[in-house]
Amino acid sequence: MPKLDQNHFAPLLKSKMSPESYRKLTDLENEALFNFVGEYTELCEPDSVYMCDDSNEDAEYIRENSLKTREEKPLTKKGHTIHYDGYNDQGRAPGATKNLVSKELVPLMGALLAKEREEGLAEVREILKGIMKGKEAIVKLSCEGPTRSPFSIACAQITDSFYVGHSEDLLYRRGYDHFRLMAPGERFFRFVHSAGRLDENGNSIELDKRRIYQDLDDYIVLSTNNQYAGNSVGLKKHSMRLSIKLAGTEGWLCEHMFVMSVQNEKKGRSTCFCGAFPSACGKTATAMLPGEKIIGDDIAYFRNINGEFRAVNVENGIFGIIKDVNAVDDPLIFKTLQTPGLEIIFSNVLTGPDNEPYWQGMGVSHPKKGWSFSGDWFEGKTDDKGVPIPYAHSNARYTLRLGYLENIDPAFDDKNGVPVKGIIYGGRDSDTSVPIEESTDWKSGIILKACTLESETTSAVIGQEGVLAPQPMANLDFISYPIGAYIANNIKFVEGIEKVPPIYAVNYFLRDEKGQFLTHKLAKKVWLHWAEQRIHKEVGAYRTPLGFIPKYEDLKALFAEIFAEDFSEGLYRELFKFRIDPWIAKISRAVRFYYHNAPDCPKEYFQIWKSTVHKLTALKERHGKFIEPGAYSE
Ligand code: OXD
Ligand code: MN
Repeated sequence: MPKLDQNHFAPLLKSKMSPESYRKLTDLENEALFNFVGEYTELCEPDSVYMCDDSNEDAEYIRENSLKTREEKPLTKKGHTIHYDGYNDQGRAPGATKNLVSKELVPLMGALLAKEREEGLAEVREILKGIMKGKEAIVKLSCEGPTRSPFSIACAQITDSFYVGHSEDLLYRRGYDHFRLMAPGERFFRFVHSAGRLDENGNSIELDKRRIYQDLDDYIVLSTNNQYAGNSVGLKKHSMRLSIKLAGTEGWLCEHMFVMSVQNEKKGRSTCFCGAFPSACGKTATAMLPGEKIIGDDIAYFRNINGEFRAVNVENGIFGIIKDVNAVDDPLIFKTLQTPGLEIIFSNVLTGPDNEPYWQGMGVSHPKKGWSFSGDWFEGKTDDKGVPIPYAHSNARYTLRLGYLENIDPAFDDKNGVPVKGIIYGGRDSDTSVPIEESTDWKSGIILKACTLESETTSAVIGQEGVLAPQPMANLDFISYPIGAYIANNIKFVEGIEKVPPIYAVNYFLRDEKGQFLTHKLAKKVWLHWAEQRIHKEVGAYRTPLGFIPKYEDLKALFAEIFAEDFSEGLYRELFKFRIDPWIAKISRAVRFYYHNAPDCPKEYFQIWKSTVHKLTALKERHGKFIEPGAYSE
């Protein structure tokens, strides 16, 4: 403390902080943290700075202030609040998001939204000057992954938004005590956020000055003039970009993946899977499958711990899309969202005259007027181009603690994480990939399944929806160093792992020629249980040009056991036939994508893709357009 008292930021911080807040900051004896708070207090000029510790009193202070500042409003049910982001701030903003890297690295970043570091920092620091005038800033410390674990990453957030502070309290583990125990000089991630000038509804006005700049040399993110949590909550997507870079440097992985465990009650087994799916491809629905257990729904860290492939959920809560969440399709989340007394933030849904939230696909009729992300809403409201404005945004969200869920896995908080037995990459296409296919080995899984993953753009990202775009590892928006090196690190990660998990590619969206889905929504449970049985070496498989698929008898038995359903052989054949032309087209799209967007992508990967295309072309001569299950051998 005496040392910090002599720090040149001490007089400024004493003038802006209550003695209690100043004591909480100096008690940590962390000079880097003190300097961080000092530097951005000086630059952003908040009227006052509130330092949070891990107490419930401080959590309550943030929650109450998010109501006082009207960033959130109470809903009818106790603990439930509603927050609105601005009309043009309803998703991640790639146009305003940049990875700040050295001049030499910029040309290697290809599609990765890069900007020269010095230039980017100067630009965003100019915007940050005085941006918090008239507001209080809060300093909140959190920990990603379980605290005091081999996975932990300490994080410090400064923000002038109580909604951001509140969201972080629900989504991450509190980290003040973690900081207290940190070794001197131990690294932590830093996030600065300001919503900037606000209109009468409390929304950021200066969207032209919206910036989300990741300084990847210094592990700090500066985010201005925005509120949507994917842009504002430092620990969510910003931190993911910093972790991906750090992991690449240190030889572990940060992936855009859920962590869940498949329960085999008959055998008394719990088997952990991690899965990456681009938005709207079934990620949360897989992580939340009825009868299975959830560990996390969005971001995982992987480490080799004593030769074992182990994972943690980085987060402690869910920031989930609230569309098509209803009593039939998502009964567990639906029930949780209806429970009074739980602390839940709804965002960008309709608030009805009954002060209850209504969202798209809720399964109940919605009021004909209310308050929405577009302000006062009434049936028939249109935008300035005459296009009807929906009552709730299709990227509306709920924010809650994972601990509220009945299906949380007890291993959720294990300091050494959970042992991962299978990896899943999930895409969305109507006519290409079979419902589940196991890769022949890790490297081919990464290059042929993970790198070729693609999906249509959705409302989670501002811009045109429905465009087919490549999505390497469902992580394109977050990869923060050249893509070729990132792929190589994924391949390398399993060196030294004793039992390398198999990689599965899944696709829940095959359709028939009338456009109808070939299977019902819960069929994914069967695909996962098949993978579980494969991992435990209880079922065989047919070889395909790209891996292994289930045999009919094994799926028939699973459909009967899980759903008491008769799964017909005809449907099996339709689902699992290998579609040669679409696969050739898919790999060719990937080749084009990497050629144009990943300047450092090694030649070896192109050779693998090209030789696969040759192999498939030759197979077409022999088999015609499709290869029937069981008809292929190497
Ligand atoms: C998310 C996203 O919100 O990926 O998880 O956009
Ligand atoms: Mn995500």
